Amino acid sequence: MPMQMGFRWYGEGNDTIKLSDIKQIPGVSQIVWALHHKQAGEVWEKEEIAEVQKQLAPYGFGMDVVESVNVHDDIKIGLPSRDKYIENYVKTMRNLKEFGVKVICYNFMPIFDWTRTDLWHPLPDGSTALYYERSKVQDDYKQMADYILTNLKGQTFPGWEPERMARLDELFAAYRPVTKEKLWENFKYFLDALMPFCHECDIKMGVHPDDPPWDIFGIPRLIVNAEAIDKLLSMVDDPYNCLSLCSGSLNANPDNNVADIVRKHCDRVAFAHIRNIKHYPNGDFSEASHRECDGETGILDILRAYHECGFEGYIRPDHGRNLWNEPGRPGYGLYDRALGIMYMLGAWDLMDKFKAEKK
Ligand code: DNO
Repeated sequence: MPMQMGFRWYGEGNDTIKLSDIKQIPGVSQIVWALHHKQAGEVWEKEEIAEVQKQLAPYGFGMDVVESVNVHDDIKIGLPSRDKYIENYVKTMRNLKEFGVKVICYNFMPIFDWTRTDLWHPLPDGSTALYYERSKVQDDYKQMADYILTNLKGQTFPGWEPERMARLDELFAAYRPVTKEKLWENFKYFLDALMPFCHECDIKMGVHPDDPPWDIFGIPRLIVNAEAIDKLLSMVDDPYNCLSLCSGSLNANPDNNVADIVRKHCDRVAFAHIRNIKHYPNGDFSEASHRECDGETGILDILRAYHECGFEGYIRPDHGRNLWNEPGRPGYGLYDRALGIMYMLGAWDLMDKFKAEKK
């Protein structure tokens, strides 16, 4: 099967972008979706999944990739209640299987998902982008959460659920005893429990790297570099224990060479996120267009590595800039992600053509 291009969509009534808009982007065959009203730990019911299937069907989009089925904090913390939440996870997985889902993208980040200090950072060209200012992420996690929630202007954003943000002190206290080693153990416990069901359902678990790839607010983060990825894949050495390899999350640390990781573990990349990062000397970073020269992530090297490895998984443009005053979620506008797709497909088609000519 050739690589399949996806586009993340937040769902009917929850996204300013329409499926009919996405249909006009060449080359998109998959909608990367989720049930965004579900809290971590809840079972996704078949009727709810069927509703999404009904919405996608007229456009011929596949629904093979879910981003994300979020992992309940009790699983990450390792509380006795984790078994109940793992059972629910399995029920969700079995329901997803009925609709042909092949990959579950998820993360194992404690408390917060991705973290940025500016959601609408102005770029010199007049667009805005997600931005991270190191000095702003120190101790005041509440200020950070307030900033994000205010600036999302009421839009849902996984990992930043207002219900969880309201319990931040409680969550930080619960995570306090969880050392990095303990978090790894809890991660292994979760994956070991899921693997037999992944085989049964033929669904790959693709973990998303931590974003940014370093500890924040004194809480450990695991999937931060090539060594951690090696550890994860060998710790549960199963073809269903996979990666949602996000180039931008990892390359927020410029020492991370994502093309090398692709070459080493291509068969374990179930889902690829392509995002470009521009670094500043003081450690701040900004997200950039997908064009290689607009950042330092090495987008073309990464695409070349996937191509050379014969990548047959799912891929999507990750965060784009917000262009032309479009409404909607930061990082998840229509226009720059569509441009990103055309850039990626342009590079891919050219590599296909060269390869065919060489034969
Ligand atoms: C950022 C996304 C992540 C990702 C989750 C996966 O925009 O790539 O939030 O969806 O970490 O669970």
